[in-house]
Amino acid sequence: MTVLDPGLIQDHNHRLLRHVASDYEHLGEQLARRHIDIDAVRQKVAAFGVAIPSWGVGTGGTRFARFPGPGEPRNVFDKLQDCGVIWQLARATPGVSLHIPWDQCSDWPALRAVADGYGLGFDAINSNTFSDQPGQAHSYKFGSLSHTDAGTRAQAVAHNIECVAIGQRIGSKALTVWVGDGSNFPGQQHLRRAFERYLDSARQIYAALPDDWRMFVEHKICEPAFYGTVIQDWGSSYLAASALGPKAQCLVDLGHHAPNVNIEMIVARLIAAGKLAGFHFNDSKYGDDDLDAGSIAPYRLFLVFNELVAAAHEKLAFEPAYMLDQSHNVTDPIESLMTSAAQVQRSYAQALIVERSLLDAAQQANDALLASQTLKRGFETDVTPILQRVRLDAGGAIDPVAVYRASGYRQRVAKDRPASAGSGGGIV
Ligand code: PSV
Ligand code: MN
Ligand code: MN
Repeated sequence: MTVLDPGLIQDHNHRLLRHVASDYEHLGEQLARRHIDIDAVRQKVAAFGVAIPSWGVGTGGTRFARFPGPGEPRNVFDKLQDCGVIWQLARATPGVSLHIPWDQCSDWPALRAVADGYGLGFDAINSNTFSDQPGQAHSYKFGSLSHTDAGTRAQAVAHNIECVAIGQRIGSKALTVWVGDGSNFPGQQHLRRAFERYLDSARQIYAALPDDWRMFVEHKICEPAFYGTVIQDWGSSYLAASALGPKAQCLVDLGHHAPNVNIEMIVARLIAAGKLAGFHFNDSKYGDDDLDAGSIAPYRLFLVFNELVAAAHEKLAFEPAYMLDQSHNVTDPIESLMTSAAQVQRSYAQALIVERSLLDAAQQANDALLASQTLKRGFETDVTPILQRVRLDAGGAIDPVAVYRASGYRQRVAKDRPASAGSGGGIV
């Protein structure tokens, strides 16, 4: 079942077909000179998918305000429908990642059936122990999995185990755990004991994981704990994932590091250690800005993919999960998510066309300039025709934003979906 009329996509594509064909042919010639087969690259890009976070389809916000957009999703079924539009047009986002309890549902198998209908599956499921829910017995004001109070920790553990149970009903295979636990004053918290308590709680969650599940430990430098966060960096994440066992791995959200941190180095280390869970893609200039992927630092995104492609080239065993994690404050989330998914695909394609043996040889010979030029040639090549062909071949739109705007989808759903001032999980 498609949300939009496929005829509209075909009409738009028809006008651009000739240009895409000649641009693709020209790029194919360029790449052939570098001994790269464009069709092989295209097939790899076509097989790549990045999940949509259910909270991403609602308008985001900041601590200052949220400006609701028209036709925002009212519930998880509306969110799935929006994800269906993104998937239909951009053909890069086959998975949806739910957040509990932001996503409420009384019939999970029914939700799964609806997702199936759109051709969507469910990616990792996210727990929430960073905000209090109505009627909750214990508050998370001073932490959750690492709280000093055993009852609060037990409540947070139980919530995560419930998330796993929900995930099992919809076909998820991983639980992502991000906690806001930490302290705002030096001295507020015993730093070592807080981590020990976190580990003790995380072990109980880990013990409840089904055999074929993974647990993604997501670190973040700060916020809401602005002095010390319990899982503040990949070091703490790695310690936790190692202590837990092989099913626990470290998730890298691009925005969760200090400015200038070399994220691709972290990725390389985690791959080597067999502990890379996957990614939350977004971009930032200052901190956890949650801007659209590649909108500020596309070279950095490319360098992350370069590590992934290099590791795959060297046949290292790893299976990262890819997801966007952004906050859309001034754009239509559907447009941002389609554009960001294409940006992630672009970085992957650019990394795929790096001449690996030339790069290896330059590195081996300590030829810094040639190595840097070789790497950069991948980034500087316009791979747009590959992305356009991938979408076209899969029945998607050559120009997803243009088709989306022409479809009038947002105006149409706005008639049934009243603007709401609540956060609805949009503020992250
Ligand atoms: C908070 O920083 C955050 O944005 C994390 O990145 C999580 O992945 C997300 O919220 C949802 O829990
Ligand atoms: Mn994240
Ligand atoms: Mn974040």
